[in-house]
Amino acid sequence: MAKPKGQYRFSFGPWNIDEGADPFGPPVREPIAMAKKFKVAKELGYHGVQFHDDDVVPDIDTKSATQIAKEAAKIKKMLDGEGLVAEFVAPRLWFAPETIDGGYTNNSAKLREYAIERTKTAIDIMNMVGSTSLVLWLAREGTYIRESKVGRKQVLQIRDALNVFLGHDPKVRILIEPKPNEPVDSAIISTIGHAVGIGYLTSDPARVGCLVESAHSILAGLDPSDDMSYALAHDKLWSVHLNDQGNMKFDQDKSFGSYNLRRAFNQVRVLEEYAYGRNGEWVGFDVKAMRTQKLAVGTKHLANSKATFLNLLDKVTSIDTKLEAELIKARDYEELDRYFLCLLMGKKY
Ligand code: 3MF
Ligand code: MG
Repeated sequence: MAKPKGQYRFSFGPWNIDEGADPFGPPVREPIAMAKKFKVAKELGYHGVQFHDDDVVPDIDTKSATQIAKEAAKIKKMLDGEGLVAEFVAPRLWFAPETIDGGYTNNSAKLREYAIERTKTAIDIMNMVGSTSLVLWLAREGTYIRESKVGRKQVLQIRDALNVFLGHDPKVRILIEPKPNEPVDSAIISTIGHAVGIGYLTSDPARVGCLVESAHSILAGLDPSDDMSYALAHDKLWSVHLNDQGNMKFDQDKSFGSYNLRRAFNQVRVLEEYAYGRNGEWVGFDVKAMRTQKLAVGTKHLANSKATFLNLLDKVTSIDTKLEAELIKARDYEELDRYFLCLLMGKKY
């Protein structure tokens, strides 16, 4: 087994330890306090935590700048106490009544302003918890019925908003996390190609990158490892949300590798080929415990996802690269297929 080239640091978000509610039923597990979630992260060998702005400051819209700073400082202290760092902060722009019909692309100028101001606050919180990464999952930037908006205008409105954020903080790096649908019928920045592309429209493309979530690629009918490869070729893959997804259903956020191990293997393979992490990129998970899981075992999805990543990394670093090259040269892809299946199944080739 070769030594990995990548430098892997792992993170998850507080929403990844949840109470198990779904659109058809109420919570089934007791809530867990933030401090306890940080302890879980530490115990499971994670290095960082991903945040929404209102994970750091609950009921953020009702609080003053002083109160926000006080609560953010408290979270920073808790993180320091555990030896954890904040990977990123993301504005939760899909909850407030102001964003029912979108944030930066809302048809009302006043409501667009709300989304922009809220995001500036998220950037301030990002600084307070010691991060320079702002993640934007553009949840409601799209349409429920296409005629309600003009697509080209939406793209330019998002560009204009990105420019405001780049100007608000000269150090902020923006990571766009695309998803094709849910909650909207059709998102305007739906794939990683769109995310990379819009970065080039901004005033400072060097500070706009992206985040590939496995499930979001699959929901777009694409392979996550190909999406990662595309972003890596642009040096724009600044984070990932690894998870799994049973094809084009609702967004499942299953444990990494749970549905399709070979698909997960190929994600690790492309990250390792790039020596991912050498520029400080994180391996984030965005996984959900099954609703059936009892409270005491409600964090196994986090332990399992990380373990699967490391097991697959072992597989990647033990690829017989000489044999692989020979089979590729001979164009014997049936044999190459058998070799990789044997490798994944732990069978002698
Ligand atoms: C939705 C997501 C989001 C984002 C999060 C951080 C709630 O499908 O994946 O999780 O990852 O908002 O940007
Ligand atoms: Mg995500």
